Amino acid sequence: MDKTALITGITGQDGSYLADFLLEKGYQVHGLVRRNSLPNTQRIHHILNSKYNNVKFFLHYADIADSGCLVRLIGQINPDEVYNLAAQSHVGISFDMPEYTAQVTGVSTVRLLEAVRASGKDSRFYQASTSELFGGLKDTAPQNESTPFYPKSPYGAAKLYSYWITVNYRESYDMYACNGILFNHESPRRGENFVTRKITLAVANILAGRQEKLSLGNLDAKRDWGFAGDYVEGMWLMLQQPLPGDYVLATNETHTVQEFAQAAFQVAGITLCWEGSGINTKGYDKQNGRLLVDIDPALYRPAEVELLWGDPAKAEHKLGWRRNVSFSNLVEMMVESDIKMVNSVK
Ligand code: NAP
Ligand code: F7E
Repeated sequence: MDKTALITGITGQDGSYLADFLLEKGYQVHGLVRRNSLPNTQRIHHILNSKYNNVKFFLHYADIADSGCLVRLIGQINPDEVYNLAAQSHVGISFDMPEYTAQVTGVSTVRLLEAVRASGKDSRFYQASTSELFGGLKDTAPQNESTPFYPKSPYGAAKLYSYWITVNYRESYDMYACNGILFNHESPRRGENFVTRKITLAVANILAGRQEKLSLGNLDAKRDWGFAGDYVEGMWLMLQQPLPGDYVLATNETHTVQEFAQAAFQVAGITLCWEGSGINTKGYDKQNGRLLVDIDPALYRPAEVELLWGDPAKAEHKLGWRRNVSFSNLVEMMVESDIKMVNSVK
């Protein structure tokens, strides 16, 4: 019998890659989608138009903030594996919507865990935990499963609750429940208001003459950026072990936002030269002196996570997980995809 999986957040970046991955493995995949005034299924269009749709791939209207529909869905689908990826996932926006973020990114995890527990079935549970849990640590790096937590945003605080309630259900009810503590992972499917995609899209638009310049916030923040396609395999591996556990997935490399921007413009053949510092930093095209990057202080966050740098040794040794895409290949993949996309729009 093929295994059955339920993915919350299937319309998001990770949900779409995970659906691709599980379908390839022969799973029957069910996705939870919330009602929107316009379709929000762009990232899974290719699946909806494939042989899988309504055969091995099914979407259900529900909301992670609505316990009743979660109980009903879990009872109906009886999934072997549940991947909880749905969240208000934007750290900056979590400062604007702290209570909503607490509900959706925090409390909803216990709603789903309770729905699994109430079903009486031994569904295995994956919780999308995050390197933002380590946010405020300045001198402890690389960070691993033993590093203390210090969230620095409403998003991080909500994910802290989700992390511990997942551990608590594992210990209290003997559930097979895992936290994947994932460092930043990106792709051509990344939301356009995360910094990597904002940069690669701007490069493509500037090249096409559709955008004057790119305005960013803190250029000095350091992140450990990997490719989302590599990370969904790690999620799956966590649910295939004899015993449940918590694992960091990361690249063990860290780069500043400025380095990402430099690399992205370089893919398009533009060398940036930088002048000034802090909010006065400016990036110019070395060849013709044109201003291409400046700083908008409004894009700084009330509290910043300065350094994320993860050590994936446990996942590598216990799960046999490896990332395949390097930093430079990731930047290249994203810029090239955005150039193609921008050029295809008349
Ligand atoms: P994403 O692209 O923002 O996707 C979030 C998904 O959650 C979307 O499908 C969204 O639906 C759905 N969602 C939001 N609120 C919902 C609600 N109330 N009910 C049902 N669905 C809801 O995020 P991602 O990058 O794929 O990340 C997936 C998960 O991993 C998130 O939990 C995120 O916090 C976590 N994470 C991400 C990273 C990363 O670097 N990407 C790192 C660590 C952890 P709509 O399409 O309708 O908006
Ligand atoms: O910011 C800085 C910003 O929004 C990265 C989510 O997937 O990864 C993600 O959270 C850095 C920050 O991602 C802009 O201040 C500068 O230091 O791309 P981001 P994030 O906050 O790291 C973690 C692991 C998650 O779990 C989250 O779900 O870039 N930055 N200028 C900017 N950031 C944005 N968004 N926009 C700017 O213009």
